[in-house]
Amino acid sequence: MNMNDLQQDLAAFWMPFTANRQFKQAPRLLAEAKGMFYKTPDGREVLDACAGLWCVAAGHSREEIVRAVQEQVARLDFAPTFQMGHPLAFETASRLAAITPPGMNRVFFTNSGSESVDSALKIALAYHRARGEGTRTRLIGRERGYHGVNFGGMSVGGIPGNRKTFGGSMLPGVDHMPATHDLKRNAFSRGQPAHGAEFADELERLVALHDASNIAAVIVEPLAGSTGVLVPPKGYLQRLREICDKHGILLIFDEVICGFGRLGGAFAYDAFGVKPDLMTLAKAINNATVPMGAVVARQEVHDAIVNGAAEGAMEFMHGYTYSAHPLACAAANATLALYERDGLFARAGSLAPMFEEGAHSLKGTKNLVDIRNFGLVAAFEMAPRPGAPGKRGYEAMVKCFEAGMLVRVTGDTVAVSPPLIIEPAQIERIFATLSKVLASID
Ligand code: PXG
Ligand code: PLP
Repeated sequence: MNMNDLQQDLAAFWMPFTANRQFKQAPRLLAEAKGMFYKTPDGREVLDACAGLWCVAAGHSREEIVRAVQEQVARLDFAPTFQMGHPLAFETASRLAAITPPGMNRVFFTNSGSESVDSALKIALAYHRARGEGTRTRLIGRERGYHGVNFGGMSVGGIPGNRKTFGGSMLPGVDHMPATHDLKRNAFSRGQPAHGAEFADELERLVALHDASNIAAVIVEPLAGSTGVLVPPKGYLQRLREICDKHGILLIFDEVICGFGRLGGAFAYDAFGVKPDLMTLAKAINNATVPMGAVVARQEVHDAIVNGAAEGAMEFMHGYTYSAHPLACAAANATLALYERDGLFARAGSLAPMFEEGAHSLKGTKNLVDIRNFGLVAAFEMAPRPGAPGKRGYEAMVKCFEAGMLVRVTGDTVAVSPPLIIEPAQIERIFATLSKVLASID
């Protein structure tokens, strides 16, 4: 293929969440992957320090998962799950119910995190209506929350850019709590910051304003991932739970990033000891092999909706053509078996102290105003270059890629979240590379 052909090829793909013109001037391509590494088309190895997009928890192209998907596509390529079923879907749901928090055992399948969020919000509304509290329609999110790109998730999310462009078309009846980020008091905290549980009291203020009888649910990421790795202050999630309980409000944890070992346990419940009413999953649910997401509900939430409907009636008017797609289920079953066999969630937990040590060894590096970490996630926040916010972050990402390492960047914050199979020497390599790259940025 000559360069003209390549330019033409690049033109047709309108890339998601990408500076398209800038990218197409100097494309960064990934052609193969195995274990901890990507390979570029010219054969260069790139250490995957962010598990793709926080999703390839078991490492790339694992034989067991590849084989399961290959066998499945030959046996049953597709089957509807509307008024029909296929055996793998029930297996995947049961496997998930076995590792989610006690009592959270009813699973609704989707194809992405964004779909999981919109599904969870609809479940929350349906739940209150089924219980005769149909006035509970208001949804509460949080500033700097990311809940995907569909209208529901975007509305409860707190991303200023989205609000600028789409603000006029957001869901009505949504309000937001403030973010928990507090550099003044918490910069360079290791693990959960000490200050900020009182940010949860903002929920009491919103309840006083709107009245509990109008509020359906609160949705938060237990640890906010894509807006820069905001670790929940000690006691914050517990307090949110208490306030929700007091007022009959459902608590939704968006665990699209947190779930499946990232925090050093299966889910946020295992890391922080707080149980939500609904949780949204995607990404590592099947090692990102085939698009898949899920909402896991407390049994009472499911039962209120399902047992509340007339016999023979469809209880919940919702679903996707590809809900519980056979290939996604095959990948999920193989992935969940692999997580269990190799004890990957516990592995993440036992590597976490070393990961924390490595991350905080960068303290003192030029421009760094914060280092944050929990489980196998760490973030490095740089002060923005005066008049050019985001430039330092972008340069760090490009320089890391040139140095053979893939990282994620949000504004001027660099995040690392490697596959849970990472070896200690590779952890050292991540922080050594980052240290050099960050020191080289003006
Ligand atoms: N909720 C949360 C908490 C997420 O992190 C979504 C919902 C949406 O999932 P889908 O599958 O619709 O993308 C996400 C996704 C990043 C990055 O760079 C993060 C996400 C997606 C893409 C990039 O941090 N999170
Ligand atoms: N648009 C049209 C015209 C459809 O027929 C369908 C599903 O049948 C959808 C959208 C929704 O697609 P999906 O179920 O894949 O979300």
